[in-house]
Amino acid sequence: MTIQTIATTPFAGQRPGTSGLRKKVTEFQQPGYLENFVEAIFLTLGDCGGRTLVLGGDGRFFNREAVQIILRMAAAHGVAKVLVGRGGILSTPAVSCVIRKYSAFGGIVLSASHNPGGPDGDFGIKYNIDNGGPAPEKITEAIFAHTQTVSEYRISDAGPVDLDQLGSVRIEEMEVEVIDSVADYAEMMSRLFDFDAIRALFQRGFTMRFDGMSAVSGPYAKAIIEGMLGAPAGTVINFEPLEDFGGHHPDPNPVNAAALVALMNGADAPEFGAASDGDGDRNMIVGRSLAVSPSDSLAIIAANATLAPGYRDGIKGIARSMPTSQAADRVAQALGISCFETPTGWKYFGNLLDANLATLCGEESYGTGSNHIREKDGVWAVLFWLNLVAATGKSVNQLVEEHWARFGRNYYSRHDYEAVDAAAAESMMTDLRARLASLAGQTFGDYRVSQADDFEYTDPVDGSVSKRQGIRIIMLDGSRIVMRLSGTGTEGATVRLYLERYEADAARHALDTQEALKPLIDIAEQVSQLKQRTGRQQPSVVT
Ligand code: VG1
Ligand code: CO
Repeated sequence: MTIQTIATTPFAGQRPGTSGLRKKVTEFQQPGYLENFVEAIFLTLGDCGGRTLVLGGDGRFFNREAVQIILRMAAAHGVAKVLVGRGGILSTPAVSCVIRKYSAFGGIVLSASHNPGGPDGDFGIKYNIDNGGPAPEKITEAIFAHTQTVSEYRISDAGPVDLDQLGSVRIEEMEVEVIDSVADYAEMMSRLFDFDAIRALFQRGFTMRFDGMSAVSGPYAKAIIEGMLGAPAGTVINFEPLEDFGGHHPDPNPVNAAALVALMNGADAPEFGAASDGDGDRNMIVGRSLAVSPSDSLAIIAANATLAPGYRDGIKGIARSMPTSQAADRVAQALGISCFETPTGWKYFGNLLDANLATLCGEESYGTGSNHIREKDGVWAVLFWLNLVAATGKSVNQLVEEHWARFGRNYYSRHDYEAVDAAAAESMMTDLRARLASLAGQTFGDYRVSQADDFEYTDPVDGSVSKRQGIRIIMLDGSRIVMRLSGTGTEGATVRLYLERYEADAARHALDTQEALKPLIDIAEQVSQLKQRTGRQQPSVVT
């Protein structure tokens, strides 16, 4: 075994987006592409002597090859130890859990999350810091800077590690410990939730369907929900992580988890439906004929948090990404705690959680989580809802409807225009941005604009400023139109249009969401000419 120094030249475009570097698998397969990025991570980290890293991914195509390359590079950079999930598998929340539990220096997550996988699909890589969360912008920008100047990388020429065998082996001076992918995570969940009450629920014949979407949450859900909580076999479906996710798009929303939603709408629907995404950090909760809006889910979890043992003492604060609906703000107000509004992406929650300013966090994109780790967490959210059902004896639908009756309903929808022409999308945003100042005070039908701006965030803990995080058009009654470009796509640009309208009157809580938002959808089109600019008559995905 020797350590080699290989000459390389930079690749353009290795700037991490909302959640790490995501590109087509074919791009990652170019010689040196992954190596350059990993070298840039190590150059950013500096001296790794004596340090432990965590490594794992969602099992998508190229996961195993990437794990072997990263292990050999870690050994060449003097890392003392790497904890790697068996088979190279660790969900994103499990990486976060393991980093924290073993006080690791950080971790590398291999995932493109909800993006499709397989040889023609996407791959991704992300660095997480010692708090278990995504590296903040300061670090991702330093990594990017190194990718632009990297001229060589160091790698051991050792042979591959057997990733399927638990236990320790060595590469050069470095120890590689292959760990059980599920055990640490499952143990943590058993401390946060009332497993006895949930077990009793299943013993009484409670019916549930969890769709693992052939992605990474399957092994976790199967071990916990069927194994530890005693749900009957067959409760968790599509639980085996496949390299191409069975050809599906592992994104838990009513469009991509259509089979689950159809089941929940049918005559033989189980009482509770749930799904998670490619890397196990997203969740969708479904009642009978009701897919819970992720923004509502955050608010409902917050309002009922003390029913779960891990949150018995109450919550300190709530944080939501800017485009997420303001349902959680109303709960925070009722509880007398703060609600923080951050840019899109989980990395912005880290400081708030570390400083104990927020306990619960959520995003409209089917992401919910808490201070138990520093990533959003799909299985955690499902267990939280099961805990709520077990503790209250109420159905998902009852919990949602009672919440609306108490706090009012925030009608909410996101329209995605995927893979549109990047230049057209950019110029649409630029033009809209230029007109923001003149929008305030204007009237559109029943709506009057009270504020129009490009969201800017100042982190209350370290004072760092993030600009241009999405265009907001806020109406006098709190209704909102938000527009931003996605930072996770790998083709052209994806425009996300977010729409929100508040309705206090319980008699009007059963409207069709798109109908309820129609006036705002029309105003969004009027001010942006989104359809004409992108040449698309319809959004690609409506959630
Ligand atoms: C999307 C979501 C965002 C989420 C991010 C990563 O980003 O909108 O809320 O944090 O994906 O989630 P964007 O920039 O495409 O809108 V995951 O589960 O893909 O790690
Ligand atoms: Co994800």
